[in-house]
Formats: sequence, C-alpha cells, structure tokens
Amino acid sequence: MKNKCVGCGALVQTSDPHRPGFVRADVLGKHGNEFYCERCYKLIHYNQKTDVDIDEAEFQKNIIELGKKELLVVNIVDIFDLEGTFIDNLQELFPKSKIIIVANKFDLFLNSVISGKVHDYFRKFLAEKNITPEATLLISSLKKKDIETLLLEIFRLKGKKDVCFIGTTNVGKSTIINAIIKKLGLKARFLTTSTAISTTLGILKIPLPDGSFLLDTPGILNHNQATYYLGHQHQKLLLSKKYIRPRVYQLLPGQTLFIGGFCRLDFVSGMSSSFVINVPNPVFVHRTKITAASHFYEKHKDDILIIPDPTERKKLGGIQKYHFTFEEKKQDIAISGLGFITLIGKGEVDFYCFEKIKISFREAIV
Ligand SMILES: Nc1nc2c(ncn2[C@@H]2O[C@H](COP(=O)(O)OP(=O)(O)OP(=O)(O)O)[C@@H](O)[C@H]2O)c(=O)[nH]1
Ligand SMILES: [Mg+2]
Repeated sequence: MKNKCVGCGALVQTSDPHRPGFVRADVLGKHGNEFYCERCYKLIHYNQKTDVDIDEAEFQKNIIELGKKELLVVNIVDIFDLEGTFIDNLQELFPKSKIIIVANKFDLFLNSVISGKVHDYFRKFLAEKNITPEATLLISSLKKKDIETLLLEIFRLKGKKDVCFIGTTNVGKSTIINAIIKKLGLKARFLTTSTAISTTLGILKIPLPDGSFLLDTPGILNHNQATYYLGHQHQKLLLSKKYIRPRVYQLLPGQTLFIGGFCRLDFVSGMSSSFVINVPNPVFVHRTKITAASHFYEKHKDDILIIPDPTERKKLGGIQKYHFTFEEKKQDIAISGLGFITLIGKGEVDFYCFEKIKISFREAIV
C-alpha cells in the first residue's frame, strides 16, 4: 500500500518538492509509516505555504466516487459566507447518503448576536434552495460544546456508515475532525489545518471505535471567493480567528465607502442611512465623496487600501457594477470570501466589485 501524508492525505513521493506529498528520501526512512509531508510540516510549524500543483479534476473525481457510496455526509459551510460556500447540487452528488449541513465559524459574529435567529435564517436559506437535510447545525469548531452537539447528531444518524466531511476549501472540515479526534480520544494524528486554500489534498480515513471511519476530503475549490485569488499573506489576514468587529458608517447621499481595494459603495440617493461593514478587521474602510472616489482609488489603491495587491487584482478580473435599492427591511450585500455590508435606511446604491467575486443581495442575516 502506498503511504499517505497523515496531515493532508497526499500520496507520499520523494522526487518533486512542487508536487503534493513531497518528503525528502533521507527523512522518509526515519519515521515509520506515519509522517507529515514537507508542505504540512511548514504549514503546521511556520504557517508557511508551499505552492504545489493542485489537481482540481482529481478532487472532483473523489467526490463522484464518494457519491456512489452510502455514507453520512456532513457538509460544512461558512456562516459568514453562506452564498459562497454552499453547494447547490449536494443532494444530487450524494443520492444514497443522509446529509447533515453544518454552518461553522459562528464565533466570527459578536457575542450579542443570537444564535437561534441566525440558525432560523440558515434553515430558511436552505429551504428556499429546496435542500432538505436530516439536520442543520450552527457551530463554532473552536467551542467544545458545539462539537458535542455535532457528535450527538452524527451518532444519531450514522448507523454503521462512514462519516464523510464535504465542503468548499477553508470552511473548517479538518479543524472540526481534529476537535472530534480530541473529544473522542481517537488514536489518530491531527490533520493539517491552515489559512491557505487546499490544505487537505487527499482523502484521509480516521478509524472510529465501531469499525467505521471519519473521512476528511479536499475542499472543493471556490472560484467565487475573494480569498481564492489572494496570496497566502493576505489569506492569513482575512481568515480571522477573532470575531469580526462591525464598523458602522452613517452616510448621506453623495458619499462613498471603500472596502479595502475590493469594493466601492456609492450612496447615490435616499435619506441618511446606516451601513454596517462586517469584513475582517485588517481590511481598511474609507469614507469619501463620490466626486472624489476615482481620484482617491487611483492614488491609494497600493498604500492605504493595500489588499488586493497588483498581482491579485489581475487575477480578480474586471470591475462589475451593481445597483441596489433598499428600504425598511434591513438588507445585506454579501461579498463572498470577505463578509457583508448591512444597509439600514432607505435609498439606492451603486456597488462596484471585481467580477470574479460573487455578490449577493439578501435579507439581512442579523
Ligand atoms: N473563526 C473560526 N475559524 C475557523 C473555525 N474553524 C476553522 N477555522 C479556521 O479556518 C481555516 C481553515 O480551516 P481548515 O480546517 O484547514 O479548513 P478545511 O475546510 O479543512 O480546508 P481545506 O482542507 O483547504 O479544504 C483555518 O485557519 C482554521 O483555523 C471556526 O469555527 N471559527
Ligand atoms: Mg482540510
């Protein structure tokens, strides 16, 4: 049997450091059958990413193969990027399996946000997409109690089946499995987790006491997400383990907000309204007048606004313009991979963002 890296699941090889699973030949002999590849070692110990060629077609083949089996599928989504991380054909991909959908990273909201309300929102969101899982949960993998609740649901539904964790990259699949390994005291090495996309590169099987397995899988690449197009330094900045501090701006028509160098929101008409910016704390938010906005952007896109940098901007493509009208009900502009802006008041906005980033206009989540 060929050896796999215990952190990322890549098949181990000793010939090419730019391909997944590389281990130096002299290191290989020293560690028996269980070792981490060089890329995992650097991610775990230095949070340093080695770029390797990712085979997206292979990831899709994995999913198709798993779809033929009868499993308990635990689909993880990121509650801060529901539209960007939700998989709309999940039930078609796993026709034989029971499905639980778990919204992770609830800790990114302020403590005062009521989980019941966000959970109701999540259930309504799935119902509107005609998705009917066996159970839904809202959790933070950083909280022990939430992992206990997830385990109760898993053991209620799994029978003798394997439990397969599925989701787009970076939603926290491997982090959750690590928490389960710890909670159940399983005899398994901890999986590699990181702020880089595509940390897990192959399927990893963690044995459960009843003879079945927990399966970790490589995340489905998400081309709609801002983070997909960023270098690792900027991915690190945006993937926060600390709650996201909402920043409130009271605007009059004629004013503009820049959300880093990612988006520009022009308040074109209406009455004085509030704009609550829920994006990672390191993203700089700047208010100016619409008439000064273009000049400001050209002058400061590479200093004050910083992210994305010129290389990342090229990958993000052209600029798309949106027009939104809001009144009475609070509405969000959701920016995949970044966060969302809640609009409270009445008016019209022009919104500009890179065309590769998915933008959704929705009822406010909080
Ligand atoms: N704030 C917060 N961050 C989390 C949570 N769970 C995971 N993360 C972070 O999200 C990032 C990605 O976590 P991983 O467990 O590597 O995600 P993954 O889904 O396995 O990613 P791939 O292997 O690339 O598919 C890491 O920086 C984690 O620390 C959570 O509940 N809250
Ligand atoms: Mg992973």
